[in-house]
Amino acid sequence: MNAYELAKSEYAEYGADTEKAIAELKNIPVSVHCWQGDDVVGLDGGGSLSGGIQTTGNYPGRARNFKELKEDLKTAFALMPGKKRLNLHASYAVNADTDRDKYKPEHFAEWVKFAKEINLDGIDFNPTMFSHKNVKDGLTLSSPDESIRNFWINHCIACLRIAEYFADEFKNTCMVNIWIPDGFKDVPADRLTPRLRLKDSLDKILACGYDTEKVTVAVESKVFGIGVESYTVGSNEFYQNYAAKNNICCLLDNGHYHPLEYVSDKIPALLAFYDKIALHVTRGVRWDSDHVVLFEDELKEIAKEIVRNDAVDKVKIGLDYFDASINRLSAWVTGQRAMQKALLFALLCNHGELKTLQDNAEFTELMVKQEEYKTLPFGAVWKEYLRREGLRDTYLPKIKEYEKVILKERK
Ligand code: RNT
Ligand code: ZN
Repeated sequence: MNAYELAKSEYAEYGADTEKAIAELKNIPVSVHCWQGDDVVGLDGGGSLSGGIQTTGNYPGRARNFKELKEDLKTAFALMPGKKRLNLHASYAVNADTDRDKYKPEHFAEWVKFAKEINLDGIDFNPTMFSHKNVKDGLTLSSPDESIRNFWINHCIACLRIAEYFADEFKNTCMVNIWIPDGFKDVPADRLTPRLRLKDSLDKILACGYDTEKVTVAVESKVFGIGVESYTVGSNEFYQNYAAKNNICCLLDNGHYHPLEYVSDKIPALLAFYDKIALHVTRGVRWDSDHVVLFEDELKEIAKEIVRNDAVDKVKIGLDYFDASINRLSAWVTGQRAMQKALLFALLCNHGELKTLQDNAEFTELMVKQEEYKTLPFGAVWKEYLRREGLRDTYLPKIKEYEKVILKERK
């Protein structure tokens, strides 16, 4: 018997079906963020990154243009198992001859072509409200300046139109995530008015009459950012209430809460009220540091909450991290594979049995069983999954080769 067959029978003893897990994993889409490839610089001339987010490191080979970014993405995607989507920021418009408030589907037609070429499931989208001259005093949709607010409202509406185009092209729903950098470094004099202005701006965006069948709008909260340590306009309470009242979606970025607050616990809380949730899966080290996602405990818990609550269709998984200190393609692949591993790990579990133990207050048995799961031969199933996807666990030599031939040339 090979390692996989042994693993299969061992999992079967627990009532977990490895074949079913592999089949299900294949169909869970993960939306991979384009911005890991170029340190969030974008293609529309924004230049340096602003908005309280930062990449650190200077690993050689950053993609400097559309062609290079596509090349890198294609190479990285080829090493990722499972169903993949591309998560684009508006600042990745191609040959944009106009400002962000007037972006059109045509500025993203090349991306659609590319995503189809490499057989992606679809494209998700994000208005880019940072790295731009119209971020005035650190504010966008909550600015006291009406012309600034209008510029960003129009940008978001333009993004919704582009998202409808993506939905049409791929025949599935496009997730549009609204994140703004707005906030204050020090103690504000008024915490309410900026939020009322943000509320009004969001109302105006949603009133544009977008097709809710094609586009899901999400709002992403954040507790603080660099330079906005004291107050963020788009806080968790603000957006959760806004989303609930306006029938849109919350996006939870697991780097955006106090380090002792867990998104894995927030998912089931929201599932009690929402039929859809979006995620930005990241890894914060002591703060919202956006390190590469790894196969770690909180990621496993997040995946468990998705799987054991039958929420695979409800929780839209997107990745969000940016590390400029290591090979960027490897960063992409490691993070995407970590997400897949966590999902597989969660799928390889008899959740019904564990839930029954909990309901029967058999907490000793529950603890022991959960510990046993941790040392089942997960690796053998993971390797088998990769094999069926035409991949291997070891992918670094391919990336190293690419680095030697392609990335080294980028000075
Ligand atoms: C910032 C947010 C936001 C960005 C991307 C680039 O803290 O997490 O989602 O990382 O939109
Ligand atoms: Zn995020």
